[in-house]
Amino acid sequence: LSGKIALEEHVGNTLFSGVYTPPPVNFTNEPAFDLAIYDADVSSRLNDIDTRVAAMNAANISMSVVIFGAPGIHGIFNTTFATIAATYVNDEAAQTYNHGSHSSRFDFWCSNALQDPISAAAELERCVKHPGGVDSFVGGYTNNGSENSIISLDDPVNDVFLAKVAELDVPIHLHLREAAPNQHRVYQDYSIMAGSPWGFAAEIGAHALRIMMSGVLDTYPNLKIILGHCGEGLPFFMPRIESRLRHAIHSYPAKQNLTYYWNRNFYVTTSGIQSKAVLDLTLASLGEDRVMLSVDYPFEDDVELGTWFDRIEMSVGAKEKIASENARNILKLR
Ligand code: GRE
Ligand code: ZN
Repeated sequence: LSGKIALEEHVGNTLFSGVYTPPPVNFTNEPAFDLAIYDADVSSRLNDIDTRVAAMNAANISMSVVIFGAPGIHGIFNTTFATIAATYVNDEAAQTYNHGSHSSRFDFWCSNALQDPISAAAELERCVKHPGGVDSFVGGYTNNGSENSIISLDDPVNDVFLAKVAELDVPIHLHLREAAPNQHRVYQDYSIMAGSPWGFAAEIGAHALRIMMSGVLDTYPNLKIILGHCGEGLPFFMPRIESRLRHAIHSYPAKQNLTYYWNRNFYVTTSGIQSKAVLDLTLASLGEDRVMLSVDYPFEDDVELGTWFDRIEMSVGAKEKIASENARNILKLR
């Protein structure tokens, strides 16, 4: 399938080359799965545009929408630095990915320093005016002064930012990151599980639920929130959540039941998932207009995921929507 678009694709930047912090444990001695080799490979591919474009070509991905690795700007403790850094990395992304010979192949997500929501709103408005600047990239929570001091996106201080997102009508990519260190107790002795195998999804899934419960989606009904990894487990969990919340509908501010917001405000990418069963469940949960192909390069492999997607059996119409049409519409790509 040609002309595919991938939109959860990660890059580095010159400000913090160490954005990708390798997990601390090595779980196997098999060379092919050696974590040190994997981490070195990921780090080198983050900034290498030619290798990236070659992988996209091999997988028939015509466009990647790129963003820094987690946690990005929202992991910076100092508010002044975070605000300056967001502007810097947004300009650098525009310069790197929207100029030169490969510019037609890339758009980029705007980074937002929610350490100061008022200036983040202004920076979002500025950033989306860049030709390739689409949408807003935030985590479920932002650090505020230290590693364990965190502010969730649904906190009322972020209202001014969400109002701007709603006004500009740009989607938010709610991207995972590791939970704050003081919330790692459950992963003791198994710290690898705090990251991409499980903890990332548990963390961002909980933040997605906070947003549904908080009432911000009553205030800003047109918010479009994008989750990676086929919705970080929520297609599976929404029926259970809905069933249990029947007995507790007045225990949170939102006016509607959570499935209402899930089906109205949320979109997902297929990043890092190569399971037809999970994709089918995701499509059953959200419908074919709300699912968008992504890889999660360089953590995942363009050719592996692209080939898997090309080969699955599905109606041509649905496949085209997932491969590119939905992204073009939802992200308003050029
Ligand atoms: C991601 O951004 O989705 C990601 C990481 C680190 C490891 C795996 C992964 O940031 O999927
Ligand atoms: Zn990602």
